[in-house]
Amino acid sequence: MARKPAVLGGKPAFNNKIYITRPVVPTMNELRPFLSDLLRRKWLTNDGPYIQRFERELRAYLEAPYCATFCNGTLALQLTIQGMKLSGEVITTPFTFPATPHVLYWNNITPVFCDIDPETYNIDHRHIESLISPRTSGILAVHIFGNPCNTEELEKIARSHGLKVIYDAAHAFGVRLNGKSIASYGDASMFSFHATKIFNTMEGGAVACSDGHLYQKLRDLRNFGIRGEEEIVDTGINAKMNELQAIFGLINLKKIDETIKKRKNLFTRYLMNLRKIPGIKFQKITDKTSYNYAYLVIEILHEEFGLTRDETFICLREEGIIVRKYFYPLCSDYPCYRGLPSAKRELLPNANMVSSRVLSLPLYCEMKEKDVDRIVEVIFSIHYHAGKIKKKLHQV
Ligand code: T4K
Repeated sequence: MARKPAVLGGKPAFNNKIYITRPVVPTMNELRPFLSDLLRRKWLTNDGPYIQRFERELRAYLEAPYCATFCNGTLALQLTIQGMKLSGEVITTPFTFPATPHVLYWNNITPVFCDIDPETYNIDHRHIESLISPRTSGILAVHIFGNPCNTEELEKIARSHGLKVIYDAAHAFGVRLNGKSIASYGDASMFSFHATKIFNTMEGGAVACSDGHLYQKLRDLRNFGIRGEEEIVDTGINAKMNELQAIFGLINLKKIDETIKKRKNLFTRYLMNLRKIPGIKFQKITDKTSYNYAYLVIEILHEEFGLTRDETFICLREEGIIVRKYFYPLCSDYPCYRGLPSAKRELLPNANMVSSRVLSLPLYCEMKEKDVDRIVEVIFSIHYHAGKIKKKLHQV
């Protein structure tokens, strides 16, 4: 007999809300020596010693010849596109966070939306060639939820049409593909270090690339184009990471292996138990991937589960489980993009289907195994009582 769900009058599973994520933060003991040094020296930003050290350590971790930090991932990506001089149209995915198409908009580029693979949720390379026009200058692909894109096919298409490939790797820090860091693929990769990411500097981001000219351009663009007191070489902006962010990064980078290990344990436990419930589908992680377990995403299959994603969402929120619909709505449905020819729903059937079914479940280091077990139990109880819940939710 399954427990009574909160939506039917049962006791909510969590008195204190359980969030989708909580950041890894340094302890006071870890911070203290850094902070006292920072406050004593009073060098707070503008390429200070901690930024320089953090960039060195990032380069080593990401196995990237060059790595530039930024105040957030969005500006990192926006300036990368500017630095590469992309223009006209760029092919991208509609199943992503708003930052992805918005950075194109801010570069006066039209996003061209391409449908996704219904299993991996990544841009489907099989549709790309049909979207290439004389105005196309690049492909902006997202390793969605940290799951690597089909880099081989994407880069083959790009090479044969003279296009750049930029990866929005906001979710993919710590991922490896074919035994190499995910940062080794494409012309550049952007990582977000936002508080909600598996590795954070509160806000922050970085771009990894192998082109020294692009790296220099990014350094110029993030600091007003200033090379020297009397030398302004470019129309840059202020997109610099500060010393405190770098300190967070230096401390958290030491914990990344442990972070991924803890997440893997919770992720595996979720999967093992959720598999027993009908109507739950999982993202297919690309072969030859060493995954970072950034997100635990499920698809709710209405017929078998008994409830829609939106009904399930309501039930889980009633239980104090703050699930999220990452990523709904699709970017192609935003008022600013829905008039584009590539945004038509009939052209994006898989993206529309996946976006209407997905739910991200809580996953973070501090979570206990018993929290995972409780969430799975709640999902089972919602499935078990689906008929009654449907009636309750739709009664007038
Ligand atoms: N590309 C992609 C594919 C992205 O997903 C993102 C960002 C970007 C580019 C841009 O990178 P950044 O410029 O952000 O570096 C969050 C994040 O704000 C956003 O960074 C992230 N993607 C996106 C997937 O998630 P929201 O609106 O869902 O965040 P919010 O404020 O609702 O937070 C979610 C939960 O996290 C909270 O319920 C509790 C927890 N939380 C959040 C914050 C901010 C904390 O525990 N502490 C915190 O400080 O967008």
